[in-house]
Amino acid sequence: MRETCDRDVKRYLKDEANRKQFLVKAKGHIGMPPAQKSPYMDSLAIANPYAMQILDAVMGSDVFCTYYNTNITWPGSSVQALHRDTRLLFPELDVPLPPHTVVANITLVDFTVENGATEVWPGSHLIVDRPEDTGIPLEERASALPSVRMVVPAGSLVVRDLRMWHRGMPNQTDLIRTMLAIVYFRSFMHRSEVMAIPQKVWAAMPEKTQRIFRYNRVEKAGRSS
Ligand SMILES: O=C(O)CCC(=O)C(=O)O
Repeated sequence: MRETCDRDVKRYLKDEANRKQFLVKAKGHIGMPPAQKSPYMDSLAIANPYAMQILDAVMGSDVFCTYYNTNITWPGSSVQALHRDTRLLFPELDVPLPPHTVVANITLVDFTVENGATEVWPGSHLIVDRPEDTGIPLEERASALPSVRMVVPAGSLVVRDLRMWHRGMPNQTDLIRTMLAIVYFRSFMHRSEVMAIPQKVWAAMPEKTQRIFRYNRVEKAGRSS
């Protein structure tokens, strides 16, 4: 999988727009969607038996995945801005909620401090963002809290609540640092059935109504989009 991924990302970066987005704007931190075929579509990754036990315990047995990406740290990358990968479901509450979205990271190479092992703030998924915290960079809030680097061997599984504070780190080696990022959601967060709305009806809707209906299909004469 690593060999394929290295080959794929080199091809991905031949595209000028991808180079601009990931090497320049994102400072060497690349999110390349994996091709939906072998070797990425491997059940040992997607339905990993160790990950599944944790997910069953924290989110129930019927999780689903609609987001599968790679996190690639290119040689020469710099520090990523510290961030959460999701917003809080109820930011107005001053108590943390149980997990609703979790990522399984599977490392395809040994992760070391030198090649940019991700930095994470354990426990930070339970930190509530109070109104007085908004506007303060996470770097500043995190500076007094302990972090760890994800220094793990190739083939490791790291299961992380998406609310956890973390950042990609500089890769000071000549080798591409790669991991899979497979995101799981609690079952009730998704309904697969969508409506097919005729284009003419859609076009006549006010913007607010279109926004509410945005995940439905709009059917052009004879086909859908
Ligand atoms: O590649 C990494 O180490 C972390 C990447 C990451 O957190 C992200 O892009 O959201």
